[in-house]
Parts: sequence; structure tokens; C-alpha cells
Amino acid sequence: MAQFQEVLKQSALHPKPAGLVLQYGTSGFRTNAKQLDHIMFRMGLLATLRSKKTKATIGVMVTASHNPEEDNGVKLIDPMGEMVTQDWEEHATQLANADQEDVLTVLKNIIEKEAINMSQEANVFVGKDTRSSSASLSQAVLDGVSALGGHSKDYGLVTTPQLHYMVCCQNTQGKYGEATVEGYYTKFCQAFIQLTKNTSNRTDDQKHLCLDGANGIGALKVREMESHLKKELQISLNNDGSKGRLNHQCGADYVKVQQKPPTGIKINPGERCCSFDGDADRIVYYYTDSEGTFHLLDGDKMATLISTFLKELLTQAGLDLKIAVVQTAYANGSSTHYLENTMKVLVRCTKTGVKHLHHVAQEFDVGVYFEANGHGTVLFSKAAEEKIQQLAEDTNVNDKRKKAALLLRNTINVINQTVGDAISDMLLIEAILAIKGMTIQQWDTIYTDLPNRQLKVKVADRRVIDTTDAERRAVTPAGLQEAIDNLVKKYRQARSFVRPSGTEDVVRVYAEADTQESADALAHEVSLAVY
Ligand code: 16G
Ligand code: ZN
Repeated sequence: MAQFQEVLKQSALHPKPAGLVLQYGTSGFRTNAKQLDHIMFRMGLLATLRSKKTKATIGVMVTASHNPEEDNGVKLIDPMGEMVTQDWEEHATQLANADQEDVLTVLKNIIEKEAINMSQEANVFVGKDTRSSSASLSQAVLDGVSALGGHSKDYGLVTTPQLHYMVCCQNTQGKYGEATVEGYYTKFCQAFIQLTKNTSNRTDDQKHLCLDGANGIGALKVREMESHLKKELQISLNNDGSKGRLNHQCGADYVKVQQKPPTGIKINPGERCCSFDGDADRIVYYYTDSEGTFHLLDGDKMATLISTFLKELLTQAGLDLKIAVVQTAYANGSSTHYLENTMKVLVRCTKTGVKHLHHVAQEFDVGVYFEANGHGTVLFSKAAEEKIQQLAEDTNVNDKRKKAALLLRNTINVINQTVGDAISDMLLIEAILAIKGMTIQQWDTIYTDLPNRQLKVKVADRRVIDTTDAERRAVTPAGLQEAIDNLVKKYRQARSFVRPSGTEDVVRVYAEADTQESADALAHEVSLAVY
């Protein structure tokens, strides 16, 4: 067929370096940008097939998130704006690793296995972050789409969550919003303004937020969005990309891992600050107190604030909807304890990686999910949205229930339900703090984190470690879990686990205990047990 000839011809222009093997990892392919041209072309091909298969628009995002500037990466977005399904991750890995002369064979195998009708139309949305390599790499994706006769729309510079949003809007015929960057700002900012409109005693001080844009796409997009916020949120933007390097000594990952503010930003005591990561799908909050001590409010703190707020509103609205918080093994033990025992909220634990949390959150009427690293969002079931909508429109309910229903409706609209979104999470947190009249210090004292430590261990083959129970227990190698259990027993309020990383060639060790010394010692001892 003519289109396969075209694939052959074009593929030769995007050759694979000999011997290179890459895996579609926890969030797509990610490595040094110089090795990715053929991967991008082939992901353009695969996205076209996925679009034909699902008869819907598919997204391809070119980004390496919080990795350094010289890296890049790519991930595929499924029709409802969620991460591509796992069976197709395997297709992606096969296609990426096929030798140059085998590309057509692998492509045809996928077509056959998935029974794809090649005369079906295909539509692919493409977006990219601000890395200097992103322009040519996203062009390679577009080349892949056109080689197989697909239609593409190039959104250019967008955050990862913006592209997820576009794909969802497109495939729901605009029900989720308009599939444009302008539509995105309009939807989320209007909801934010509605939410904060009756918080009249909010001072200018409370409206002020210090933001670290990680010198990335998030900074650019916040600038674009600012006028839509009508001064209801006044952002002083640092690391806007004009001087510093992407993710270099700044950004959500740096702040979370280093447990300190981005380098070079002057923070006043008590000032509310937040950092985005390089593609703006993660956010963490922080402040320094009058003694200069740094306080981090991570994904667990956000999950707690958001779920408390939602639970209170559901109670006020008299709506019997099941709410749950989904975490990973990295969630601080204090957060889980607070949620289960004080808030009486159901908590579920899943494996690391957004797709796992997302799927579990879908099982509830209201599913709040966050990784400790700051990636998260809230999902509302269709039934929950309908009940909230009905109540908001009902003229026969008392004022208290009605007010709660209206707040819930606007809360739904300020949230990007397709994926964790730093911009949307920021607007949600800012709105909750405004409504509750809460300072960042008050939010911080809801519970106190247990001291914790994370370490990386280099081993010959990290795959010898196999885990169960949402990565909280090691099944292999024999004796490892027993050794960890014995070490944990020596400390108070202690917990520890090990897991092979899905993004780096290391084993990760996590430990928490009643003091920092104990957490450090336990992490160290467990890392020795891993060898
Ligand atoms: C990826 C995941 C992130 C996870 C991290 C774990 C997405 C979008 N991102 O960055 O959620 O926390 O991997 O990395 O799913 P690790 O396996 O190296 O610890
Ligand atoms: Zn990211």
C-alpha cells in the first residue's frame, strides 16, 4: 500500500541509532534528546494507529518533565485525556526498538493484532515543552502522523495537562470545555473567580502568591493566563525562563527532594510560595517561618486539604457520595493516619505512577489522588456530578445545602480531571485557602509529617526485587523483607520499603520514623540490606 511506502521512505529520515534499546516507562520514553528522533517519528505512527483504533483524537506530548534541559521524552494521551492504556505501552516499546528494516513488520503486526481498519480517519494533537530540542522532536512526531496519512494539530508550546485537556475536550464534543488554550484559561479562571467571589475579607496579602515556574512552560502559561484572574490572584513569578536554565536548582522536584526553596528566590517569612515542575503537571507549596525554617507542603498536604474541604461540602449539601483518597507507599504515615482516623476518609494505596492512582480514584464518587511529589487531581463520577448539578439547580432546598452545592459545582470546574495539573491545582488550593480564610501556616499544622528519608541504591540488577501490596513489601529476593521487618522493629513509628525505580537504574529506599536521626539510620540500614 502507498502509505506503507511513505512510512518506509520517511522512516529512513529518522534512523534509529544502532543498539539503542529504550522502554516506554512509567510516563513514556525519556532520555537524552539526541537519542530520540526515531522514537518521536515512530510515536507519531503509533498515535495514528491508536487514533484509528479508538476512532478518536489522540495526544502526543513532547517533554521530559523535571529532567535536565538536555533530556527529552514523549508520552501518549488516550481519548478521555488519560495516559495511554498499558497494552499499547508494549506496542510502543516494540516499535521504538525495532531495527530500521523491521519497522514495517512491527507496524503491520500491531495493525493485525489490534484489527485496525486502515481506512479509518486519524487525528493527533501534538504539544511540546520549552526545551530547545522540543521543536525538532515534535516535528518528527508530526512527520510520523503524516507518513501514515493522519491529520494532526500542532498546539505548539503547552503544558502537559493542557494537552490532556485539549484531547478530552475534542473527544467529548466540547462538553468538557473548548479545545483551545483560551478555552482552558476561561474555564478554570472563571471557576476560580466564582469560588473566591464571596470571600470579601480576603486581603491583598492573601491574594498574593510567589510562584517558581522552574524556567519552563508553566511560567509562560501563567503569564498568558494572568489577565483572566482579574487580580483575584496576584502572582509574583520567579524563574520565568528569561534567565535561568530549565529545572536547574528550581522547580517542584528540586524543592521536594532537596527540602529547600529554589536557589536565588527571596522569600519573606510566612510568604505563601509554590513551585511547578518543568511541564507543569506537579506542584508543591512551601514557606519559611520567622526562624528561617523551611516548611514543605507536598502532595499529601494537598490531598488532605482538598479532601477535607470536599467532605465538609458534601456533608453540608446532604449528599451521600463516597469519597476516598488514593496515595502511594511514599505518602507520609501522618497523612494517612490523619485521613483515616481524624477525617474518617477512606484511604487506598496503589503502586507509584499516576496511571495507577488515576484508575483507583475512578472507583469512587469522589476520588482525590496525589503522589507525595505533588502530582494529583480529583475525579468525580458522572453520577456524582449529576447529583451536585441537580442540587445546585433545585429551588426547593435550604440556603446552606444550596450554597454547598454551588461551591461543589464550581470546585468541579476548577479541577482538571484528566490528569494532575499544577495550574489547576494551584487555583484549587488558592480557592480553598481563601474560602476557609486559612493561612499556609494553619494549613501546615493540620498534621505534622513524620521525619523521613529517601535513598537510591545502585545494584547489579534492580529487577531482582519484586514487590507486592502496592510496593510496600518485597517478595524477592528471599529474606529481604524479613531483614527490613527486623530493622523497622528497632525504631518507633517506623516504616520502610524498597522498590526498583521505573525511571532510573536504581533501587529506591524509603524510611520514616519518630525522629530524623532514626529515619536516616533506618534508611541507611535498609539500603545495606538491599545489596
Ligand atoms: C514518573 C511518574 C510519577 C512517579 C515517578 C516515579 C507519571 C506522569 N509520572 O515520573 O508519577 O512518581 O515516575 O519514579 O506517571 P520512580 O519509579 O523512578 O521512583
Ligand atoms: Zn512533570
